[in-house]
Amino acid sequence: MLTGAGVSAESGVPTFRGGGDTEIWTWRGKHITELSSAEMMAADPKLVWEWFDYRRGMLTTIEPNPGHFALARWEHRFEDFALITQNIDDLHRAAGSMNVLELHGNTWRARCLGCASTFEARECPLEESPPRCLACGGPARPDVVLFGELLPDGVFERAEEAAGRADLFFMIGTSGVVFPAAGLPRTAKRKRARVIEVNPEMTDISFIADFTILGKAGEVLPQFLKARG
Ligand code: BJW
Ligand code: ZN
Repeated sequence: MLTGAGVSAESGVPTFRGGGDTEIWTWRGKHITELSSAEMMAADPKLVWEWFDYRRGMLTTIEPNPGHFALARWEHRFEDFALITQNIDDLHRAAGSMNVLELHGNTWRARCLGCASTFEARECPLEESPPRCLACGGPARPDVVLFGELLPDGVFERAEEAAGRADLFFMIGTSGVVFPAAGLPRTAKRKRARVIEVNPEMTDISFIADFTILGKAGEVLPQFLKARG
C-alpha cells in the first residue's frame, strides 16, 4: 500500500495539490514548494517552524477516518503486508497501523541540526522555537523530508523491496508526482504486481494501474474488507 495526502483528506487534512474537492494547504500566500524546501530551511528555520506549528495545531483536532482504519485492519489479515506512506501526519498509527514506512518523516518528531538525533516533539504550540535537542541542547528542525532533501537512510530501500515482492500494489490518495515515491508503483508493475489505484480523480500515475477505482479512500477501502468477508 502506498498512501498520500488523499487518504487523510476525509479527516480534514488539506492536500498539497488538490483533487477530489479537497482543500489545499495555503499559508501566508506562500506555496508549499517554497515553504517546505531545503532552501527555506537554510534561510529561515523559524519561519519553517511557524509553518509546521500552524499545521501541527490543525492536526491536534483531527482523527483518522474509515480509510485509515481499514488499512490498519488489513495489516492483520495478510501475512506479508507493507504500508508505505508519504504522509507526515501520523494518522495511520493513530488508527492502529503498527508497521508504517514513513517516506517523508513525521511532523511530531524533531531532528537536531547539530548531532542529528531525533526526538518526539508533541508540544503544540512549542514552548521554545526552534525546540532544543534533548541530547546536546542544539536547535532542532522538523524531522520531515523537504523538497530537495534526501529520504531517511534505508526507508526507501525497504519500500522498494516491499514493492518489488508485491503481488498486489495499491496506490491510494496520491497524485504520484513526487519522486522517489512515485517510482514505487513502477517498481511493483515491473515485477508483475497487479496495481490498483484508489482516487476520486485520474492522476499522473493512473496509466500504471490495472484498475483505477474512482472514489474516496474512506468509502472505497472499507468495502474491500466487506468483500473479503
Ligand atoms: C483523494 C481523496 C480521497 C483527494 N480519497 N484520494 C525526478 C523527476 C523530477 C523531479 C524529481 C525527481 N526526483 C526527485 C525530484 C525532485 C523532487 C520532486 O519529486 N519534485 C516533483 C514535484 C517533480 N523530489 C525531492 O526533492 C525528494 N528528494 C529527492 O529526490 O532527493 C534527491 C534530490 C536531492 C536534491 C535535489 C533533487 C533531488 C523529496 C521529496 C519530499 C517531498 N516532501 C513533501 C513535503 C513534506 C513536508 C511537508 O509536508 O511540508 O511531501 S512535498 C508533498 O508532496 C508532501 C507529500 O508527501 C508529497 C506527495 O503528495 P501527495 O501525497 O501525492 O498529495 P497530493 O496533494 O499531491 O495529491 C493528493 C491526491 O489525493 C490527489 O490525487 C487527489 O485527487 C487525491 N484525493 N481526496 C482518495 N478522499
Ligand atoms: Zn543534538
